[in-house]
Amino acid sequence: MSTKYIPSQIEKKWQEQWKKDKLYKFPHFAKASRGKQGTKKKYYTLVELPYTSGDLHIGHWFTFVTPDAVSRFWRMKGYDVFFPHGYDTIGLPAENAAIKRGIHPRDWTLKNIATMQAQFETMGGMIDLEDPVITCTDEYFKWNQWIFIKMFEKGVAYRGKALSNWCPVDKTVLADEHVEGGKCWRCGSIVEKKEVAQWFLKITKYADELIWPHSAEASFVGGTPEKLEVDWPKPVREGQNNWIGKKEGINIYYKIQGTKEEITCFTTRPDTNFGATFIVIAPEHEFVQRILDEKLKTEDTDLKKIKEYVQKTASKSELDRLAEGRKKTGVFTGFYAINNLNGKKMPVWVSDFVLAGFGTGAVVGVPGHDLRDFEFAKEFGIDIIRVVAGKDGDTSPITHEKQVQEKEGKMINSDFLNGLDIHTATKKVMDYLEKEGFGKRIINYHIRDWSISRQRYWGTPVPMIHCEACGIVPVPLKDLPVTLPYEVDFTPTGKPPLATNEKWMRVKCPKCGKDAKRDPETLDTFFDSAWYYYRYTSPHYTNGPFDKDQVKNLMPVDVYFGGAEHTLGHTLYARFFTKFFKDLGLVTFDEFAKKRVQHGIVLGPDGNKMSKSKGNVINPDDMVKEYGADAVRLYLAFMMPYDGTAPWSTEAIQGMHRFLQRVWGLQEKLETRNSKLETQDLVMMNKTIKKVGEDLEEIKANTAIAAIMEWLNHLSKKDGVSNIEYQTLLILLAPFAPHITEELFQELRIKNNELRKDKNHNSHFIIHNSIHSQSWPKVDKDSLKTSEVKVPVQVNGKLRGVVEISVEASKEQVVEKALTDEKVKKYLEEKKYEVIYVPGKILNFVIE
Ligand code: ANZ
Ligand code: ZN
Repeated sequence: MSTKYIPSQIEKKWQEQWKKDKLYKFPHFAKASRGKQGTKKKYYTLVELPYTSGDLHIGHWFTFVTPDAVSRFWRMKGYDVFFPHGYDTIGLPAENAAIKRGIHPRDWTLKNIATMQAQFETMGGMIDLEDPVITCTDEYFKWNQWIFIKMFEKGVAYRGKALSNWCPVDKTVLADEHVEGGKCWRCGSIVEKKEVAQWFLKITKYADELIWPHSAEASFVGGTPEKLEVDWPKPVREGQNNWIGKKEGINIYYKIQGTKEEITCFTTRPDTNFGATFIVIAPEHEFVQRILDEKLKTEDTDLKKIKEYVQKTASKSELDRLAEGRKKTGVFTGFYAINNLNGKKMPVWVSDFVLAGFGTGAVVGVPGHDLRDFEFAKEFGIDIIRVVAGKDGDTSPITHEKQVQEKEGKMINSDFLNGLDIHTATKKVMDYLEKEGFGKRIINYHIRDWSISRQRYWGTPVPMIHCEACGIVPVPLKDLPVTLPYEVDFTPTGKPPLATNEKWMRVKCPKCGKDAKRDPETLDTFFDSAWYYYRYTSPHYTNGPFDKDQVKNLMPVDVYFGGAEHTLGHTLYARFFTKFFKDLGLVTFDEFAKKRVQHGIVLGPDGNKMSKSKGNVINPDDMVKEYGADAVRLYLAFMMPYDGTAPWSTEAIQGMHRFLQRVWGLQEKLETRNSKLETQDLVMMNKTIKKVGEDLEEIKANTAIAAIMEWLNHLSKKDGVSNIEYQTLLILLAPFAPHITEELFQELRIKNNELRKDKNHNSHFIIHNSIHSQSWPKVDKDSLKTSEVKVPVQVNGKLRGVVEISVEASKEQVVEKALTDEKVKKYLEEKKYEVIYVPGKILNFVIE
């Protein structure tokens, strides 16, 4: 044994050995049928595939080390762990490199992948780096296109129009990222909004299915993966549900006095309609347009003011416009609408808090019972009528506070609705409005169809052909993939780059055989990432996007690690693709991932976000060189909870390195003969096994490591460390620090004569004898019981009982146990008391 811990002497050595021995290769190509007796259980770990930006940064390390530890843990628990790898390759930087430096996006991307692969190797992870799925290969393009055509056939992909960013000089659509401060990134001209034809995916078809049920409450509190149904973080479920924004209500038609016009308002609260005192329409509403076109006008219409208001709104974001509590602005149109229920005249206003894209772009204002309407009415001196009484029968005028608090109640001031609760009233008034032809029930959604095509080069070509005679015709499946031509002109001309390769564009119509044109657009990168984890299960499958049987064996994903920024984009798209695949009969489940875990961010040492311009970037390669991969891994897993955000600390990683040196040094204390363990040693060991196991089940690597450290402190104080303690410590540490633990474990085996030093490692040998193939140690519950103590329970200083409880028990646990004792309970009944607990010694209830 070398006496000093030098990471560089062992890390590369073991990485090569593991690779040679295929230690972590998942046996999935063997198509083992799972779940049957005698076969192992699977565990699919998925980490969001990294974008091929060029280098691994410390954030990549952070996001991968905990999943790696968790995967190793389940492997040691007897699972076949599937932990595949891939690269997300389509994006702006690749195309920018092409434009700026003349490097082809594909060359740029492949070069980056080579660098990143080599960097990933130094992590010593069990992730399978050997054959990553790369989304810019012809193979991947082919199945992207296949899926797109299937979507087209089912009406899920369609050509439509959407209001888009439009550069009037370059004559092209711009992605949001291409608009800088309202201007075009290429030419600097002011970007306009224009209706442009493009490809869409009808995610709205699945809106209802994508809504998370309320019952999907976090169900996971540890336990084995099989027990878990679905467990996604509440902010993700709620965020997605709000984004889908399903609203059941009614469209009510209001006649405009003195005209033949009608304005339709969408409301979810028609029960309150006797309290309606005004109408508000969005600045983009067609009624406003007709006023601006001078087709509609009254004496009170102030054309100039309206025009100004409409112009001002154009630059405001949706979120700004909707913000509650913001000072309300607006302008009166000069027109009045008539309330169908009571003939009341209601002024029609224009205001930006009403959005053009939701409902009908027009709202009936009920200031008594809607906060924004209330703020608006206050601002412009409009009547506020109360039509729902408070819980306690309160009918006094509405205030801002009541507005917020009162959600239920009985109808007042509402004619035939009086006395009904709001829900009954809602149904009754809807029936009435529909019967009289004043309205129609409707369900509205906030979510819009997904604009999927980009007028860029670097992506999967849209597999469609435009024929003058036949219209849009899909490329026949046998002709897939439509590959990207290498030669295109990237110089911005306004045309999509693909359109500049005329040879590529020219094609025969598959239907009529006449000359036709290819589609020059490419698919958004989020199309690729919506289904890559299916491809992972069978990366070179040629009969479809993935092998159904493999998906059946391996999916759903057991845990999906990724960023919180993907709540409304990527993870929603991935769920949508899963629903679509289910319709195609390709999968049988509803959700692709049982559990979603979101990671936090490692900040620079100065507490700021790492960025080259701030000079606070920590380069993982440097850290590995200086401290070794194990210390970097351990530090990142330990520095904060997985979803935390904290700055990098050089001192702390040095501390980690010292910790590993102490583990290394423990060899010297190893006893040659196995002596019996003292009770407290047994307790410490089993307590640590229990804690590390439970924490890893719940993906709390940081507290698991803290427990190992505590145990090491205990062991370091002893004169001799037994074989079983030493070996167990190494096994518990192995998921976090795979190299040092392997080295020390093999040394231990040499010492114990299990392995002769001169014997060559052959692969069969190492696969079974690697520390990473050992079983996770079992907790000896009996030894933990011996840590139970008898604690006297007093009430006001008098002994009333005794509880037997673990020394580790918290105050709450001891109190809970004491209260199960009838004798103790008798003295406390209906009394207020304070609790004093001296851990392991005495519990005293002091009655106040
Ligand atoms: C009358 C009413 C009375 C409303 C009442 C609410 C409470 P929520 O509230 O989230 O369920 N609305 C409709 N179209 C809108 C648009 N284009 N822009 C902004 N707001 C709009 O969403 C439904 C409510 O949002 C609708 O019901 C409407 O206000 C408003 F006591 O109508 B309500
Ligand atoms: Zn044709």
